[in-house]
Amino acid sequence: MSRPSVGDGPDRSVATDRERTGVPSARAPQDGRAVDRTAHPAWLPPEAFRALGARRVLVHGAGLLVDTVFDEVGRACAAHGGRARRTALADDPVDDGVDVILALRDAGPLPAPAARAEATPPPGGDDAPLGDEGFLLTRADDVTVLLADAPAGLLYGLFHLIRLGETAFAADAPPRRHRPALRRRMLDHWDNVAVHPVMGQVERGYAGGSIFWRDGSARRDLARVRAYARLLAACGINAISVNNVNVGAVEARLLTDRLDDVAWIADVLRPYGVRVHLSVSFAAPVLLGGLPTADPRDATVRAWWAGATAQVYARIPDFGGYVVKADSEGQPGPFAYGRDHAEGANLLAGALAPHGGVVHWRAFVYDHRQDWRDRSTDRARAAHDHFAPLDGRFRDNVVLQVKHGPMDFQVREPVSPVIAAMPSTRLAVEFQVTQEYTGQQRHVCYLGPWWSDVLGFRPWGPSGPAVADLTAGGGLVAVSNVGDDPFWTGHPLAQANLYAFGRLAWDPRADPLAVLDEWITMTFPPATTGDPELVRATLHAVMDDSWRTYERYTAPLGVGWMVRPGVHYGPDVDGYEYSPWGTYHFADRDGVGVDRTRATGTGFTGQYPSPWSEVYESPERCPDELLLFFHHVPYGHLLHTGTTVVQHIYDTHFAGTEQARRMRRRWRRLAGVIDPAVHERVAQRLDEQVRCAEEWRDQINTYFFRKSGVPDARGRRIH
Ligand code: GCV
Repeated sequence: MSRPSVGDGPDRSVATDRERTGVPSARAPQDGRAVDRTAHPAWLPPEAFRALGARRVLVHGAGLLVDTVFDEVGRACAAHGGRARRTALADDPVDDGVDVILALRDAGPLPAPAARAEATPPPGGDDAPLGDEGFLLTRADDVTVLLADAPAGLLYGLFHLIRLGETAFAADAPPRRHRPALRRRMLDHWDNVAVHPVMGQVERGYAGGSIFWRDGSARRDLARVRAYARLLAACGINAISVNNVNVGAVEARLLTDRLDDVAWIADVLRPYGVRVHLSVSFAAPVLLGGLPTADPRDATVRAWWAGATAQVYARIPDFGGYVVKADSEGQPGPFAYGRDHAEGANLLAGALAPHGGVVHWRAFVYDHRQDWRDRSTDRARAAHDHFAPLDGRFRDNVVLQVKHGPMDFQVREPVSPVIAAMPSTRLAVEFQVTQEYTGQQRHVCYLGPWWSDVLGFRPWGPSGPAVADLTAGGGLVAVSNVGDDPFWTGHPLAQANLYAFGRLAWDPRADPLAVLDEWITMTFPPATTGDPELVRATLHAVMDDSWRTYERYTAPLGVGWMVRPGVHYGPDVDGYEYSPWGTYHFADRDGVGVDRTRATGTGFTGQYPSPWSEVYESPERCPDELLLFFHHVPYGHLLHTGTTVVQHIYDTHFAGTEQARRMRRRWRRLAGVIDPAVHERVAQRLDEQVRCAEEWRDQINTYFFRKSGVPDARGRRIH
């Protein structure tokens, strides 16, 4: 298999960062353009560039991101025998002998084929502006033309061409416009600067250490960060928060005296159109500024935030903004001063507004010191209870960041009711690419199908808007699954989750299995494997249904949790049952599940609009997969499938474990067909997946058999 292509090829850059961007760079990266040969190429192996790199390519335009495009094209052509040329001056169009033109429309007279493409009326009358990130692609007279209004559009267009491969050069194609559906497509790193005594360098990270930080300092290996930026741009991600939302004492200082570290990362990400954001502590005025209070109504507090923020922008002019976890799991927040979260968020938004920044304010606010004896308090209700009354009170540059489910990234949850309750607030939905509750990158669990379901969910029924529509003004955010592991994500197949997140954030309506197919083609280019069809078929067989497989052998019917407390890996049915975290299943000898109805339970179903409010309220209408999230039912309750709840538990746990075994058998057939290092790593993890699935099966089945006394109708072995 090919090794990383990152940074290969001649360095055509002659301008310094400052000359190209106007951004001062106190500790300008010395080696940011160096080659990183330590990391797997993921979805950008050199072979993926063959179709483009074998042609005569003209890049027309100027600017930092156009430099990046030209670097990419130059590398591809150097590797595959094509020719890369560039016109940066308005009066210098070159149009002889080209196969591909990538042009900025405002870079002066366009080469003739590009000018013709520009003049061709779009089919279907789509002449909406391309915007900052969109591009137009067409092919006529044997020339493929890609036009953009802004450099980022050219960059995204380039990676689109790479994905198309030979298809981009096969036949004439009318002009087609491509634009991202969501403006901000962001990753949150839960990376700590100082190693946390319990959580380590990366909280919930399953791929080694942080790629940004090591033992209290910023890392110096810029090539790795640059390679990361490149992968992100290639799947459409344009923003990153570089530190954990749980902000420790060291991390808080990234805002002030350690800002250079953040600026350094920003310098490396910038050429790929990725903007840096920072998680900050709400108590920063006290912790860093020495003020006696962080009260949002205090004028000295407001002045402190304004001053600190101005310093950030002086150092990083394209800084994206802040991410805040407040009044949650021990993080400080406005409640300490008797203020609500609109006041808290608006304080930071006010400081960011003059600079064009945004604050991502997390809605993950709940009581983590609950009394398990108290059946009236329901953690699922918390975000809606806190935030719905505040709708309309947030400043325009506040983005309320809502976890997609009401609890916490369980393998199955309903869509959070907050998303339908805030029509006058910018919303971002938060996914978790890192597999905290979905197998921790030891299990194959392709999450694209689930995210797709969430994005397509229509809170007001089939004729209303979908979640993706409701978040268009805010965007999509995900907790990153990347670390310094050579495969980036620990489990090589977990790369697909990162890729799919970016692609679905660009186009939430994309078919997640088509996205997976795209990832397979990019990551395992047919020419680099021994048997392309076997590779494709195997990866689909192993991955397509892997999220549902994981669901089958873990917590049943939406009830969630049942994991080992703290680590969140492996089964522990009662691990959280008598804990303060608000995470219960209430299994007894007669039944299981949480009664969240209005009639007899916590009333959570009432947080949904119609029709879901009624659908979830009714045990007869509630979708099977969420039954135990909303209802406490007897073990003999009949599902829509005609099976009882307890029999369903037995059946799915046997079936899920068998599927995990099948996945392992399928994978073994790829030995000798793909890169042995990838094969070996995945094979090891599949062994662990099978072991763990068996443990889940046996503990869950035994638990429910002992509680209910109901034998398995098929007489299989239960302990
Ligand atoms: C960063 C869950 C995780 C925590 C995480 C938290 C959050 O509780 O277990 O590790 O903290 O979510 O999203 O803030």
